Amino acid sequence: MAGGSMQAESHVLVELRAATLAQGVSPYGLIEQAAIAVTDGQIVWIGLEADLPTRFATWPRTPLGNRLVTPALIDCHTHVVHGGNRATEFELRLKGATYEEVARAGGGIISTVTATRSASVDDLIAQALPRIDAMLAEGVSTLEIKSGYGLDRETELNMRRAARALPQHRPVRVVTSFLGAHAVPATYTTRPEAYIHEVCIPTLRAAHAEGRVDAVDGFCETIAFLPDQIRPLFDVARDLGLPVKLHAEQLSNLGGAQLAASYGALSADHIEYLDAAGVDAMAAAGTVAVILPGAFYTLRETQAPPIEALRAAGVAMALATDCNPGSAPMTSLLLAMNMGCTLFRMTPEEALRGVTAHAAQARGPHGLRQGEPRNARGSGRLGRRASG
Ligand code: DI6
Ligand code: FE
Repeated sequence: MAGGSMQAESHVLVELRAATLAQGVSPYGLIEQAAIAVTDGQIVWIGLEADLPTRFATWPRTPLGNRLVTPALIDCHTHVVHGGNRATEFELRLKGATYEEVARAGGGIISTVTATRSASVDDLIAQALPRIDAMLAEGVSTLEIKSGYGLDRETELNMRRAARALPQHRPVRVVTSFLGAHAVPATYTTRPEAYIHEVCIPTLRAAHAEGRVDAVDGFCETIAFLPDQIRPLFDVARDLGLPVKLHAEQLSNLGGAQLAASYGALSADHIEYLDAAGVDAMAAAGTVAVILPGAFYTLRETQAPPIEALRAAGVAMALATDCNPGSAPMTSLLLAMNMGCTLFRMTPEEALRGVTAHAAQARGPHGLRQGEPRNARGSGRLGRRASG
């Protein structure tokens, strides 16, 4: 796919099974004995090999030995840019401390904030690259990356700068979410509203002025921000024309998903404690349910997200790693798919749709490079590793 020639590189992939994920066809939108015509990395035709139009007859053919070809994978919820690790906290939790207890004792997110503040943009890039390499090796083409371990203007902006620089180092597309409302920093412990107005909102405006902010995110939880504290931030997002998403109902039910849905959120994420009203609100708003089994597993959570109710209400479900140093120290999107099936009884088809079409929906419209045409399913260019 490399090469600077002006001539488009064209070929036809043959001897393959294509999981197109087209709705309502066969499971997975599967086409057996398929062919895919590709020019300059773009799919221009896909269908039965027997139906290949004659205009492709002279194109060189690449046989794939009957491998399954899927859209490239999208990890639509990650915190892959951060400083340090939380191995100590892992041991504390094994001895019985809960995630909330660790957080309230100044560990948790706040300890990663300390490590991230002391890292330069280059350090943050260097620490993220091995994580990105693991993701690329599994067929991930696009990542959503959140800020949120700075909680001050300079570090929040540095996290975004590091995230946005990653495509210069690796063949990956990146969208960035502003997660300034991730935790209350020590200097504002008793004044979360003041943090939102004095630091978080001005930093969002600065980030927006510096370049594209793809979405605004928050952590709605008693150890972070309550719905009424998130609302002014979402109002500013709306004024700036930015979509929102929310870490909601992860540890308790505060009605975060309903709040997010009332702003037409791209997604509500985690949602183990989501209730029926939350499901209905998400269905009505077209908000994607981003299921994060890695955090459920690591925190030894026992309440599963209401998969059946989401399915019955027609809420699109995505799956992601939540790659972060605390609640989900994992880079494997394939493992997240497996966990979605094993822990939550999602179907394999839901899992594949959850890391492709529905992940694209949760990621929002900015997953494509500038000037790149959007296709109906948002999966864009063919991944470097086409076979699944
Ligand atoms: N929920 C999560 O699972 C991540 N952030 C959040 O709001 C975890 C962040 C961390 O523990 O560092
Ligand atoms: Fe998260």
